[in-house]
Amino acid sequence: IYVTKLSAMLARNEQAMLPLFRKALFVILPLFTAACGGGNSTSPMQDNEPVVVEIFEYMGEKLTSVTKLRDNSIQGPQAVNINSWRLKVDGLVDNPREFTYEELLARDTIKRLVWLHCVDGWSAKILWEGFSLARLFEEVGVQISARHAIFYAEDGYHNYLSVNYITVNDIIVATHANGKPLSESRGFPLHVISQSKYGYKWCKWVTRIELVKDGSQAGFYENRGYPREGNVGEHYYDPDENRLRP
Ligand SMILES: Nc1nc2c(c(=O)[nH]1)N[C@H]1C(S)=C(S)[C@@H](COP(=O)(O)O)O[C@H]1N2
Ligand SMILES: [Mo]
Repeated sequence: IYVTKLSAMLARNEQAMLPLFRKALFVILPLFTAACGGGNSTSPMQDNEPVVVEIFEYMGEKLTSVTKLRDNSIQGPQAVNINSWRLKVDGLVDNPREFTYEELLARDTIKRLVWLHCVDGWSAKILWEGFSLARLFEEVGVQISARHAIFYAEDGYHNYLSVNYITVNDIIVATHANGKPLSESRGFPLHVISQSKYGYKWCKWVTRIELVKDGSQAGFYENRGYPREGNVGEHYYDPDENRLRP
């Protein structure tokens, strides 16, 4: 609108005023773009969207601040270029697909308050928000023979979950935590919410979900001796041996 107004004014004004307006345009336009968040499509300042702030309480429950979690991921926080990023869903599916971030944001959302327990001994209670993975599986037509889903991430991390666990628990893939889009250290753009399983089963920075017959060879930590199911409560952390024990 501002650009149209300015050019209309430019057109109406006589030649003498032109250099002045050109200068003004030069100054105003960058300021205006900066105020809009520099053209960043995920900026909360764009399109009259409200400023997004983290929430610290939900239905009477105190939440853990997402900024207070220490990032202990294998390669540190990943800076994903969201314009070229895609979620690829392939393997034993009738319709392999690639989703853009926008397409995933447009899906029906589910909010869920879930504890994240890391085997290192810390826990966090966070309000996650995202889309149903089971519904996405229906859409791509996951085949009967697909027993596992392998999640691959930007940082080379991977792990698997059973399709049965995902559908029975209606597992969600989060795009938001405590009311805010995920940050780079929280796994932007996607963090799998593997409720009742240890943190190492919660893949962050997901780029691909592959449906396979048997994915039990996958798993960064699983292949380093951590339990394949990773169910909270079935194991405890032994600090002397630095591993989970039954
Ligand atoms: N891609 C990727 N996902 C990952 C990890 C990782 O290193 N890379 N670490 C896992 C571990 S061990 C934990 S405890 C959780 C931590 O999630 P948070 O950073 O949101 O607390 O992420 C899991 N998902
Ligand atoms: Mo962890």
